[in-house]
Amino acid sequence: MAFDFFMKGRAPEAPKDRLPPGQYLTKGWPVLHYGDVPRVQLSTWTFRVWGLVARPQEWTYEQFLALGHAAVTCDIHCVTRWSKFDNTFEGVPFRKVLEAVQPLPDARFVMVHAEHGFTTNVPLADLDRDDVLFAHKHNGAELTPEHGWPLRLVVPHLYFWKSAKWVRGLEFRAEDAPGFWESYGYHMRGDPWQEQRYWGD
Ligand SMILES: Nc1nc2c(c(=O)[nH]1)N[C@H]1C(S)=C(S)[C@@H](COP(=O)(O)O)O[C@H]1N2
Ligand SMILES: [Mo]
Repeated sequence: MAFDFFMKGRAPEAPKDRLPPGQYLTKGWPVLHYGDVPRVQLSTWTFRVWGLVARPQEWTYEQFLALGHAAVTCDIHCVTRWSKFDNTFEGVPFRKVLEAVQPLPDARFVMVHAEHGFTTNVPLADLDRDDVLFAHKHNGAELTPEHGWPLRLVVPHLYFWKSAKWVRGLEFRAEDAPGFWESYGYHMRGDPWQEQRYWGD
């Protein structure tokens, strides 16, 4: 009886339908990446798109942000098992970039390129969604450099390593190939609900 009352009096910390298997909820926002935080100069920053697209591009930061604006509220799930609920990211919808570059019919995968040579591979179908965006804001404030300023990818429905910080370009491809973490054994797709953490999951 007492236990029952105790349980009912508590807001459920992490409802099962919101927390993927093997994850725990965190309130803070851990910083996680390989290597150093890059010192980015906006004056020389460009965003390049190449490979299987009808219209390859090279944008300045100003031109890139002018492609569009949207806000997406989502939960994020790191493969190291922390999840963070209720993040509002703001920036350029991925689909605005798709409209501008016009992928060719053979394009089925994207290699995302970031500062210091970081890469991550994502199926195009996982990027061609309303909730995928290139963010420069989180919960109303500019991203800090540690979290990816001036621009990071946000792919809410995949493990967070696919959400490359400090993105600088996209390469559209016919074949899949492992990016940085993927070449160390992380999953080629990385769906947290299917626990696609490593090769063979
Ligand atoms: N450029 C770059 N982006 C990256 C990484 C990285 O090593 N380099 N790590 C990824 C991993 S493993 C995670 S969990 C998230 C962490 O983002 P955060 O530091 O904002 O929480 O960034 C992802 N993006
Ligand atoms: Mo991660």
